Amino acid sequence: MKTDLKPELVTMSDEKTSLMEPTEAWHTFTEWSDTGVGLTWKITRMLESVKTEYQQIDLYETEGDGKLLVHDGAVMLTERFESQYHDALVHSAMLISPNPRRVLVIGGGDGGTLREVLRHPEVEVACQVEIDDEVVRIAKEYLPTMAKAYDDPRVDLVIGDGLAYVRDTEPDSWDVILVDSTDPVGPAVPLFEEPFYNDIKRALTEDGVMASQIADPTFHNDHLVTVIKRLEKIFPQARPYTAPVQMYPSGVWGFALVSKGPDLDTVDDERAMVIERDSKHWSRETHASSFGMPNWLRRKLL
Ligand code: AG3
Repeated sequence: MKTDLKPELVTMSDEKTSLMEPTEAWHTFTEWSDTGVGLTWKITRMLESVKTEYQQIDLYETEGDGKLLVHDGAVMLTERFESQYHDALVHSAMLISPNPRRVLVIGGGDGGTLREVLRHPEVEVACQVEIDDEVVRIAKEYLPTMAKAYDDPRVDLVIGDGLAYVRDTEPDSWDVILVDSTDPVGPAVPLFEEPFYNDIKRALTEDGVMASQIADPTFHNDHLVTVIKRLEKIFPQARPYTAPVQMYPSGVWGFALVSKGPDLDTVDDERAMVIERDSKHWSRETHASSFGMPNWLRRKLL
């Protein structure tokens, strides 16, 4: 999770060692993991490159995966695979909650998380708190399949600091909180720490449920384990789950699910059937299998 990575645009056409035979010049973007493994896209066009008060944001057109959004060198999403991540972050928490009327999304200004939240008919208010208004602007301009969520009258968009928002929100006021943050580096670090989780606990209703992206469970499994142990101390129930997410370097992503009341083992089957019908990825089967941990990771979590 390096912050100093810059988008790499490397001209490959003279690359004699490449196994591929390029017919024309192309460029690539690679996200490198700390272990030196990278995931690379062929880029056909750069659409945006802006340095905001919070981060460097780059948006590319890729050869095969649609648009690719990158913050500080870390892939946020590709159009082709974003729903693997958004389905995983949203639906399990929403279906464990007995009545998710008021939902708070921290981060995720692209609108992908919000789009999936709004598919649940119980939702009356979906508040989206994004610190960087440029993320919202870029999504509205280039990523309509996600940003269309902003047209829904149930949405309340707040441009501001998620930490402060959760700290200052009324106690007992949110049924579900979803944390769609960037990696735990720089300003996002406090979103993985105890004071924030205590504020989340206070902000959730008695039946409240939270899901958060936490880390990739292979390269950054220590972080995942630390966060889960932290959450276990604060919430009556807390557990990790994973989902295949092909747009991130490890190909699999880790999430945390916590509950103040409802049993994390139970999703509302009738509501789940409805969501499953129109989901690209989420199903009761993916939900059930998402809690399975490889044995080495299970041991570390004990
Ligand atoms: N949220 C960021 C997940 C972390 C990705 N990390 C990485 N590629 N190193 C994604 C925002 C989508 N709404």
